[in-house]
Amino acid sequence: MDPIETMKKVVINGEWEIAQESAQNALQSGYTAHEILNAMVSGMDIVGAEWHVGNMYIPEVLLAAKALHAGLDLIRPQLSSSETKMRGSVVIGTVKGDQHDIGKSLVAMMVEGANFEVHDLGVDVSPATFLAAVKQYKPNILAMSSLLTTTLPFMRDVIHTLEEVGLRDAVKVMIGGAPVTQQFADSIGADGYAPDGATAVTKAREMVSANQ
Ligand code: B1M
Repeated sequence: MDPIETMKKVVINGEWEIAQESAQNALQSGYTAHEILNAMVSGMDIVGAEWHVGNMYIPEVLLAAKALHAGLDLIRPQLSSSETKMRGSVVIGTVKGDQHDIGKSLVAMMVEGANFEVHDLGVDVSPATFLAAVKQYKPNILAMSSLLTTTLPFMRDVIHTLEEVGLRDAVKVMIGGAPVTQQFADSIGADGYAPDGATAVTKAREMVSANQ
């Protein structure tokens, strides 16, 4: 099979153990890091779509994301800025008081797989830490995750913090997590809500293209 097709299949099948070897083969066959990234992203797009309609399950999505990351680690040195234009940048984290990591990391991986530069702040991220990251990285999108109804209010606090320092218009705010709804997003003045990783990728693309 063509090494670039293999790369796509490795992601779709979540074969993370052979992802680096396959990426190396593709590089040695003359494909650029950019072409390999595109193949992996198109594989991840298929995984996202299949998951959306119930043909794939969370463990398979996580394995696909793991395979994409393994491949990405190998080609990262070749992904010079001249070769690959990132779609935009995203700061992401799970809000203060909340240790749930899996959904946030899945979203982070999928967004990174869609060619965004991602700064993952981890879990239990305070409004002050989100603000510091917005100042440092100047991202296009600030993405927040919450899995607990008790930590939802911290999303509002982060938006207030941005408003207080005059940075609210400098960044789009996307939120998600099991208890989050579009209604809640509207009520706190977030720019977007995504119920899952695949939709988060679509929203991130929309948010960046609306700004260009
Ligand atoms: Co906790 N937990 N947990 N938990 N936990 C839930 C969330 C809960 C619904 C379980 C329940 O009671 N049925 C419940 C919350 C109830 C509520 O408030 N509504 C709950 C609770 C109460 C708690 C504790 C308080 C329990 C306790 O100690 N008494 C405690 C809180 C700790 C804390 O955070 N301070 C706690 C602890 C834990 C563990 C540490 C044991 C573990 C987390 C491990 C980890 O993350 N490293 C854990 C887990 C695993 C869960 C469940 C079982 C699974 C969550 C998960 O990872 N799902 C969960 C019950 C459930 O959901 N079935 C539960 C898989 C993941 C891929 O989905 O995170 O929803 P999800 O992410 C999705 C979407 O939501 C969306 O995309 C993702 C991919 O599709 N999404 C975004 C998420 N973030 C997004 C951001 C976006 C866009 C989309 O844009 C920015």
